[in-house]
Parts: sequence; C-alpha cells; structure tokens
Amino acid sequence: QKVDSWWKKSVVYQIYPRSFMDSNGDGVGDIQGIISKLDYIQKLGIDVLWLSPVYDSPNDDNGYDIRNYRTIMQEFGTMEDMEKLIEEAKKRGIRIVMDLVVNHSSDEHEWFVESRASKDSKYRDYYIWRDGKDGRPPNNWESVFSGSAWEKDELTNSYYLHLFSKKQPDLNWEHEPLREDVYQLMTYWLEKGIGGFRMDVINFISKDMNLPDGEVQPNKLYGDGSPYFMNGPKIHSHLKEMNDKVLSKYDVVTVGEMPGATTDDARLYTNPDNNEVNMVFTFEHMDLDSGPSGKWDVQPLKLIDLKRNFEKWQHGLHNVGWNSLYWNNHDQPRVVSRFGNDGEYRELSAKMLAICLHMLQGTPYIYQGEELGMTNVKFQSMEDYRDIETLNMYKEKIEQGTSHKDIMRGIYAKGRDNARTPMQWTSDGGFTTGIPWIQMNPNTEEINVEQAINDSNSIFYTYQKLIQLRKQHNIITDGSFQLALANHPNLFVYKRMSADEEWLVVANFSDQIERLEWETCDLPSKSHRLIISNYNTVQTTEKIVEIRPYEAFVVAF
Ligand code: TEU
Ligand code: CA
Repeated sequence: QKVDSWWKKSVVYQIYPRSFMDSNGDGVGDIQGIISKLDYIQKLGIDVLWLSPVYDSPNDDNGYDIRNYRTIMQEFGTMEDMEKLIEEAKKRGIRIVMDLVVNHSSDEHEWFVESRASKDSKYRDYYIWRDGKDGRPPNNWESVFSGSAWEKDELTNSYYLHLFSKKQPDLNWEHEPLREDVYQLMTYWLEKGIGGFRMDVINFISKDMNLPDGEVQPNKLYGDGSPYFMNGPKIHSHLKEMNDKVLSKYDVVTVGEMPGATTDDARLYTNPDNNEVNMVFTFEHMDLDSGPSGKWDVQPLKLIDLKRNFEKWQHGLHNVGWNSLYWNNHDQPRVVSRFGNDGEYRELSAKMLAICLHMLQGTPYIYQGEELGMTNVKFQSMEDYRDIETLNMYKEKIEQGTSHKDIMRGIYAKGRDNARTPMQWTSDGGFTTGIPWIQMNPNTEEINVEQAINDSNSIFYTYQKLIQLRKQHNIITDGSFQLALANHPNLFVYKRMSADEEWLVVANFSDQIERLEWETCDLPSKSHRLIISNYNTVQTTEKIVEIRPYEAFVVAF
C-alpha cells in the first residue's frame, strides 16, 4: 500500500448545500450556513464532508451543470467563504471532498459557448458533435432526463450529445486538450487543500465513438445507449491518466459514481495496483425495487435480493479493492421510507438500517438528515416540485396518457426531491428565516436536530455510536464477511470475522417478531458481548433469541 489509507476508517457526511443551512434568509442554503453547522457535524463524529457542487452554475440541475469550475455559485457565497470552510473544517479534523462533474458541463460554460460558435472553433472538439441523419438525431439514445440525448443547434446545424439535460452537454474525453484542462482544474482545487473528489458519473466519460443505436424496449420511443457509454472502451486509461497526472501527487480520497458498474468492473476500478479510484458508488442495491421499465416502475424490495447483492459486493472487493456503503444521497428517496417503516417504527427502523449498513466492510456515507431519520415527502401540487428529472418525466408521461395519480405514485416513492427538502434543524424548520427554495417536510415539527440532540435515545446517537465503533474496532474495517440465513425473507444476518473475534449482526426488516436458534447461525450462545442494539437489550436464552419488529443488534464472541 503506497499511501496510508486513512479513508478506510472514515465516515463521510454528504451535504446538499442548497438544502442544508441558509445563513442570509434568501431561502437557499449556503457556505456560511455550512460553516455555522460544523460543530454539529463534528459532534456526530464525521471526518470527511462531501459537498454536492458549489461551483458557478445556472442550476438547471442544481449545480450538476457547471458554468465555471473555478468560481463559487453566487447564491452559495464567495471563494473566501469556501477557503474559510476548508480551514474551519480542518481545525475540526474534517476534510472537504468536492464533487467533480466532468462528464458534462453547463451549456453556459465558456468552452461550450466557443464550441458551438463555429465548426472551426478551437473548442469544437471539447464536446461531441454529429450531423443529423435524414433530419433526425445521429442515433436513438435516450437522455436520463427524458427525450432524445441529442439536441440540434441551429448555429452550425449539427447535434450535440447530452446524456442528461440539454443544458448539460457531454464533454469529449477523446480530445486531449479537454483532458488536460480537467486535470488543471482538479489541481487548482487540490492546491486549495481539499481532501478529494466524488466523481459524478465518471464511468460515462468514455463513449464508443461509433455511437451505435441502442436497443429499443417495447413501448419506448428511444433506445438504450448505456452499453456504449457505461464503462466504455477508454475508461480505465482515462482514470489511470488522471491518477498519474493529478491524484497521485496528493493524499486524497476518491469515489467514482458509477451506475452500471458490476463487481468485476469495481474490482478493476478500486484495486490499488491499478491506480484509478479508491472506491465506487454502486447502483445495484438501489435498483432492486425497480421493475423492468426503470426507476419509476416501483416494486417492493425483496430482502433476499438485497442480502445477495451485499454479499456479492462484500466478497467481490474483499482484499482486492474497497467498498462504499450507502442508503441515501441527493438522488435517492429517504431510506427509512423506502426500506424501513416511516410510521410507527420510524426510529427503530432507521436505527436498524444504520446498524445493518455500518457493520459492513467499506466506507459509509451518511446523507444529511439520514441521522435524524428524515422521511420522504408528499407534495399535493406539481408546482411544489423542483427536480428537472421529475418535471421532465411528468410532462412526458402526461403526454403519453399516464394518469396524474399513477405518476405521483412513482414520484412519492422515488422522486429525487424526497432527498432535497431542507434539513430539519428545529420544530419550526430552522433552515431559513425566508421562504425556502423548496418546501420543508411538515414533519420537521417532530423530526429535527434540536429534538435529536436532546434525546439520548435518538437516531442521531445511534449513528454517533456506529462511527465511534468503526474507529475503535478493526474487525469492522478489516474482518471478512459471511452471510447467514441467506433465504430468510425478513432477517438480515451476517458475521464479521477476524483472527481473534467474531461478530454477529442481526437485523429484522419486518414488523414481525422472528425467532432464531443460535445454532442455526453457527455460533456459540454463551458469553457474547453486546456491541450495539436499537432496543438496548437482547432477548435471549441459551438456545433461542427473539427478534422484535425492526430490531437490530450486534454481538461479539
Ligand atoms: O447522477 C447520475 C445518475 O445517473 C443518477 O443518479 C441519476 O441522476 C438518477 O438515478 C436519475 O434517476 C449524477 C448526480 O448525482 C445527479 O444529481 C445528476 O443529476 C447527474 O449525475 C447529472 O450530473
Ligand atoms: Ca442563503
């Protein structure tokens, strides 16, 4: 190991700056707001903060469309604020990880402004331009945000590729000057002392430049281009080059967001011998409650699938690469509403999910509000939704004749705005003194930081304890993983093992009481030590342990 892998013992907290804390009453979260809450983050025990993009942006996709990689979004503050944040975080032992969005830029970035101006522009090849075919786009690919992935630009009468919104043109990684410019902007930020990068859809940057049509599913208007841009032909060489030219010079952490990456892909991306990235965000466990036609096709989660999936990733990367662990981020619905129970068992199930995830091998990510058990939201009117993915999808489905009610079912379960309602600081909100850019979840009355801090039995303190345990016990970071009771429909049971210890993790994903015989877990019943539990006790006899609704505990032998 050439560097000290400090990030193996870290727990990362993700902030969505727009929704975290507003310091000046304009309804939009900002950097001074984040600074004012660093003590809270430190109290949780966090040592790495990942900020969703804070760069200058027209906010077509809330900052994931960057206009200038070297300046700060005006609404969020100034470069001085950003430098202050890095410094104040450092004082508290916290590193700042920035979001690196270089699969695409904003169409308002000067590279694109120049690129579209003429076919002879020096920047033309910074993006992917093609002529139409018989008045139609160059191929049939669909954009992640609905419609064609190609937009015709009248200025030069040709099309540019945009896998996301048409205000997010894809950068052309085949073009060396573009790559060099990206490496320079990365260096610019690393020189400011940041602790690393989370790399947005980084496994999309290398396209099959033949740009072949994708397969068209029944009832679909467009084709699926993903086989030609996910984990594409030059992805490993681009990442190695980036590592060689930039990352290898700094002691930082990198995580690549990689939809469609399998464990085999991830073994290559994260093997330290390959010098690419430290870990990846897999999407496999996030896709288990979707049907064949995609994320809006909401299906109940089968726990058995989830267990098999975690098992595959735990084994797949053990002693080869490194896992990231997450339930939530700014693109996903709230996990307590999704895989837990946000009614009667909200607190118990939120703690259960936390215990279940944080005892795995890998680096855990906590998304703002997860430590409070924040829930999904149900806005009655479409006017209250903000997310471009949701708005475009709604429009498209209405045009295709889907009923409002059916669409809303998908949005309530999966819409990204579920994660983006403002952080709940106090019973009356506490996020802003003005009008928030997106409405608060009305349950801030019961679910908020003030409440959590004052209740020694809150979800917050379960997370705090889990973070402490990770620092104290090497078995969590290094031990091997073994799934038990693989076919049990309600219980997630696994062992962690090291040379001198075994830990048993038991989590009930249902509101039923389950009974377990110690023997079936292949572990001795005597002399176990309780490490953590969401009921604070374990109901056990010599032979039988009774597991209550959403109970989770960890015992050591
Ligand atoms: O997301 C990439 C991505 O493919 C998904 O997370 C996607 O946004 C979601 O599943 C839609 O169903 C990243 C960012 O995390 C996301 O916020 C951006 O919108 C997107 O890239 C474009 O930059
Ligand atoms: Ca503000």
